[in-house]
Amino acid sequence: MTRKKLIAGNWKMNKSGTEAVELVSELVTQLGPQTEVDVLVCPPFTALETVSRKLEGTSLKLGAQTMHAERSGAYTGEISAPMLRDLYVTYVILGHSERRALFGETDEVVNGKVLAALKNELRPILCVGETLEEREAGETLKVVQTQLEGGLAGVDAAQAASLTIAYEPVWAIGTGKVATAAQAQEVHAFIRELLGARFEPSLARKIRILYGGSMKPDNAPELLAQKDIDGGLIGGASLEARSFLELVNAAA
Ligand code: 3PY
Repeated sequence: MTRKKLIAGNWKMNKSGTEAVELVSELVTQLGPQTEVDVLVCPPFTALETVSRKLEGTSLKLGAQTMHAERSGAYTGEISAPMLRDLYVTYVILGHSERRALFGETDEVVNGKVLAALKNELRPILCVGETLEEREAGETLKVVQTQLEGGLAGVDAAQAASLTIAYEPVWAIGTGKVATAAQAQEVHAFIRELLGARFEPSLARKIRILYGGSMKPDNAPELLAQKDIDGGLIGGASLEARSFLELVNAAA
């Protein structure tokens, strides 16, 4: 089955409102009405509203980088799923390794967010991936399985079509190191197998699995040519129109 590729920009804590609008304006102009590849930008919270206005009526999609599992309440500094919906956000990145490592997000916390996102009709992008230590200890598949199953606890088959998974080896994030196409494909195929067992193989074949971790225009064509790699979750290369557009072209 052919899955439409998704190129998603994770801007992390970068870009003021003005810079964000400049970047998306350039993307909108260059991409025009193309529908061959799904293109998603995930700016910081502070730029979501202005970017949302800029994307109105375009084919680009808007995502957030995290959210809280509760709808509202005494959670200073947090943002909820209904607040994201209010800004026409449709995707949300959950369980990124930076959230896990720097903000203490466990599989249980990530799972609460995945369930809340789905309940509010947001599409979660669930991130999984091993550290270098875990890879060297031969634990890659075990770690990925634990994070995937933990993150998806309680998700039912009817919700599976709204899921996207991102495999992001932690050792390839912000390091310039990238998994070889064969290393990435091995883990992507394993994730699809797990999704097949968790839901059913026909559903697993519909779920997009993105590769993340230093994906750049020079390594993207080989990664994107792999059978189970359905796009990219892009860090640094999404902060500049030229490199991001090159990645979209590589996926087309
Ligand atoms: C990276 O490529 O640096 C990422 O973390 C993408 O999410």
